Amino acid sequence: MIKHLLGLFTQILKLFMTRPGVILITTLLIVMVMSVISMQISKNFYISLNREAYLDFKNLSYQLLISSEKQAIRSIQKEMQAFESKLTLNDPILKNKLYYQSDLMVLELAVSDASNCFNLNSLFKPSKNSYTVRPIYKEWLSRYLRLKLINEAEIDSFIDQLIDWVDQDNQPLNSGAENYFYIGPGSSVKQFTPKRLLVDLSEIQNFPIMQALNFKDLTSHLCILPDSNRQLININSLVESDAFLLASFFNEKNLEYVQSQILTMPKNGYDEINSFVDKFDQSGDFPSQVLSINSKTFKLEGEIITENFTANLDTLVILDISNLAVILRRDFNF
Ligand SMILES: [Ca+2]
Repeated sequence: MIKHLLGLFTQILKLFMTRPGVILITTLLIVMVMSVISMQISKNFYISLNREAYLDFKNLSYQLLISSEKQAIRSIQKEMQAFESKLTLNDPILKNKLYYQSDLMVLELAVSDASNCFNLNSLFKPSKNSYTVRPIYKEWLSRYLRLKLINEAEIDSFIDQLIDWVDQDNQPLNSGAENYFYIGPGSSVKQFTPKRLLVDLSEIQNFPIMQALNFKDLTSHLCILPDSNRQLININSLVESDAFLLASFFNEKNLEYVQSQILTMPKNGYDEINSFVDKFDQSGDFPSQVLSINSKTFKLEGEIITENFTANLDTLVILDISNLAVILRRDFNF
């Protein structure tokens, strides 16, 4: 483009310089052409400068995200060791944000307790090369779905389809769906059932029953710990909206009662679970080992904001019995 403009300019110049009284017009033309050229140059320069700045930001922020994640996990481990007995929402690790800094940027990181949801993988127990269904967790899930006002036929379909998605055999359960349903003409999945624990909650969208159910409402208290069947409820970090989860756990139909028990929790949390369990009718069959006064799973959410760019970190981490950390999921976004 610049070459073309210069050619045009030379031709005009030749034409006009041979005639008198056109110096002013010629000068104006020169100024015009020069400004077009300079605009073009600065536009290209600006784009390449911006691209370089973005790449620099991406590299630097990635380093900061990685190192901050590591430091935050170390802080959690330290805190959990120090306060092994209980973890309440007033604990500094949950209450205060963490800040990590490099030369050019600051990362703000929030840690939350990721315990209080029903892990759909908790339904399954690995056995030999397969999975068996844990009836006590299946019952809990049924109670949860019933509280969500889902009818019995739909509950059977949801649970059977979940089991078929994970189990190793190719035989569909009564209301289930196996391989040939998913590769059939009516399905967009086009693959066999994965035959493993779930890695993401969105996987359940593939189940045929989900066409009749509302994903957002159904999953408000559900979660997936990728490849893990661990399940805890930290009674010291419950909030009012967890009443649903707790009510389904205890088979308590009076949601307001459950809410009031959460709201009247001792200020410094419970030191043991029995005084909490005693508040509920214990005729139901619930997995009491699920209740805990601290937590093992944590969500880390970090954000770097600069004038021009942002970067985010979203990590799910679980501590094992030796307090060692395993990262279950990690998302970095730039
Ligand atoms: Ca099956």
